[in-house]
Amino acid sequence: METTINGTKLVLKIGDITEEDTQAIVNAANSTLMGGGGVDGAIHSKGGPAILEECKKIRQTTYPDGLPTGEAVITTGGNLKAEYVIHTVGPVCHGRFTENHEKLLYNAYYNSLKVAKENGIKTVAFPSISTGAYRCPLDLSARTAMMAVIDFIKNENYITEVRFVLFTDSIYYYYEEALKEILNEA
Ligand code: AR6
Repeated sequence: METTINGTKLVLKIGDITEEDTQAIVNAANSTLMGGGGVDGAIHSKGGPAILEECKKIRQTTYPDGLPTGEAVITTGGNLKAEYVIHTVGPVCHGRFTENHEKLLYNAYYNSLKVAKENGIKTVAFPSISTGAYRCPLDLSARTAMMAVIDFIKNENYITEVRFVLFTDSIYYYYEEALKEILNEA
């Protein structure tokens, strides 16, 4: 599915985010920035050690206690097609979705796009943050993701394409439903 909002292309697709050719891809990291499973593991393994090296530097300088949930930082994309990786940390939900989870997840998407803009990046791909190991419910997470991205696109006329790269048909379905619902409400 594809639509254009305020001049920015918003694309939903099924795929593996490590294969994307956007200028930046977003990593669903944890606050240590030292890697892990899921998208994080796939990005570090395909992108190579240069990514971890830069993450270590960020931990030694800006974020010695770890990257707070909802914030975002940028590193090289190493061997990936994408030039950059933007690392963000979504909330840990354990199947629940409180107002605080919603706010933190919203911030993770919004701040990732802010970091992209600050670095002159115009095309960004997102995975479905927090809906794997962190177990946030897909329906509400998809809606929050869409709200954050659409708010950013409306507020800041800079990014030309935001792409959601969703790992399975069923995850895609939730994002498509959320986007359709929001477009109908507008
Ligand atoms: N491309 C696109 N989506 C993917 C890929 C991929 N290559 N691999 C997995 N997904 P998760 P989280 C989907 O667990 O919930 C890590 O260990 C997956 O199907 O990667 O934010 C970190 O280090 C799911 O829909 O991220 C953290 O400790 C989505 O990506 C923790 O997991 C997110 O699943 C973060 O948990």
